[in-house]
Amino acid sequence: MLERSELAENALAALHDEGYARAYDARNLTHRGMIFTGGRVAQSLDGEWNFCVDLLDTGLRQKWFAMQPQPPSERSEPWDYDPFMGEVVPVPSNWQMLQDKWYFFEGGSWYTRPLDLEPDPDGRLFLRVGAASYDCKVFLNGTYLGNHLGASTPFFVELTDHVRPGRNWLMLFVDNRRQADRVPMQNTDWFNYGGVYREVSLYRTPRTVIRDLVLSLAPDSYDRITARVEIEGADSARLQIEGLAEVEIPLTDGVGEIEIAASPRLWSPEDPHLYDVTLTAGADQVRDRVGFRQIQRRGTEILLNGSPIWLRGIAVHEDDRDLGKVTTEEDLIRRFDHARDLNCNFMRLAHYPHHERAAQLADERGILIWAEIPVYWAIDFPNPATRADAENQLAELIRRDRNRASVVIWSIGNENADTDARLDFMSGLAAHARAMDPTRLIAAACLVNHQTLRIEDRLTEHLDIIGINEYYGWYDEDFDDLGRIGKNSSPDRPVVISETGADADISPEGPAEGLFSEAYQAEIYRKQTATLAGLDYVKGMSPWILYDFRTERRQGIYQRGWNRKGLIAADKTTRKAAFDILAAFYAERAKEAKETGS
Ligand code: GCB
Repeated sequence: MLERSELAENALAALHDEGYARAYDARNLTHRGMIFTGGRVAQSLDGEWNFCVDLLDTGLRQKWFAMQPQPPSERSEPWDYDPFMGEVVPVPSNWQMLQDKWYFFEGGSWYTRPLDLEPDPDGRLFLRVGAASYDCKVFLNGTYLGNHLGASTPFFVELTDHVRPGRNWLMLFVDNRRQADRVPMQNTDWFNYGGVYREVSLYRTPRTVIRDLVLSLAPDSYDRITARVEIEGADSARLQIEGLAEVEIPLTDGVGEIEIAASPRLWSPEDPHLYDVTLTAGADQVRDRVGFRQIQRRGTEILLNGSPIWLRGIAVHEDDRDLGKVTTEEDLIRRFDHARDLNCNFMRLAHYPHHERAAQLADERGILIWAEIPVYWAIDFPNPATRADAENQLAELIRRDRNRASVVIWSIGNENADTDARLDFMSGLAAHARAMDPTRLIAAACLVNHQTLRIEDRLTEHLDIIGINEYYGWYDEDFDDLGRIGKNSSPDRPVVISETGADADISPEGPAEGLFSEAYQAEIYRKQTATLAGLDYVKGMSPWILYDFRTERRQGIYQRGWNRKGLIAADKTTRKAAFDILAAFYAERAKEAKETGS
């Protein structure tokens, strides 16, 4: 049982040491380690990995990561786990979707695979994990390289100085335990999927490494482009924007920022034009496809390229009946097709960063995006470690997606009680987002005062867009209160109804009328759209939600582990009656926008 093994040093003492995990909590894998990956050739590490669930953290106590392959017949002691043979799972995947016995498993799991590498003295080697939920500790050849917190953003580990020629062993310890200091904390309304559920890749670079490339129109301008780069090991870089500009960017201490005189064809939902971009520094080169547009607010208006726009949206979770949180291209295309059928120009990617392909496809398809971090409900706002985690998740999201013209809103939280600690935490996040990216609007799903029936939230003054989640006719049974809130409130900036809706169980078990019926949901959509259309400071909506989604907290007879507010059932095919009502409302809005030129 490895208790006598040299691996676990003083292993018997370790059995009684509840501080065993401290050595593996460096939290050092953050946005600072990111490299720009656009256009790079990745070596995929997807496919079969050895796997073991580890409910008791035995692998950290016994140091499974330091074991060496050995044929079972030659072992001098009994092993409690064999990282090199045994159970195998596919990466990417969520373990809940692989075996019934893992469905409610919350804890640590070990992923192991070999890496066969040629020595390359002139190059550097980076591991990228697309997403692993929630704490991922990385070990190579028995050495701990660090850990990353956050379930939905990518992270990088430089392996250059840790690899050996020939066979290497990579191990990831992935822990999805819900904890009070996390982002989100224990209580959410979505399923706590675990595992390595986005792609894992290796990137080889020369010694020179392009870490970052940021392109946008300069603030308030249509004839100047700002380019900012971060590069290790070069004095200058060459930027080409096809058909538009070709410039040299001088670097000081690895950073270069220039303004280029250029009037790009503007990106918009009607004309989602993208430019091919290439950045070259020494032997390193990256590429991207970038659109240029302005998104601004003026009073209660949202302006896209200077013209008012009304956001015809839909909210969507990253959830699939069969795959869990694993996102496929086919799934994304179906999602955008459904949004098109709804006559949408906008989508809320709730409640955490979605797969990066979502915003890339939105760029191509001309759908505006609200992107979000999971500062959800009762976060541990006074805790500095929680704040550092939230800030890092925000920074990773922004660095990953800030060249996506489609992404117009960074949302920093959802339905958080208006305490002093929350105000401090979230106003800090808003400032952090603006400092990293002054070219987008900042939002959060804010609060309504249910006594005074007014939009009332101290956070709103730090935002560009006030998101409001309201469920009049569902959780709030007096529908007319919505109209009262509308009249009582006089926000000085645009409001987007970031959620509204009702559950509908359309299975044979579902009711024919009343709560949870398809007819009731449809009626809520009729009343909601009619009321909201009359509020002039409401500049868009993203009803809750496109598809039914899995959630532990819904166990009623019509829910059975699912939130059934989808306009489409969990099969992602069967539309409920409310789908056509929203589609008709948006068609009308789109027609009006065309007629008024907004
Ligand atoms: C909300 C939450 C969302 C829930 C939804 C619901 O306000 O933001 O995460 O899923 O309500 O269905 O209750």
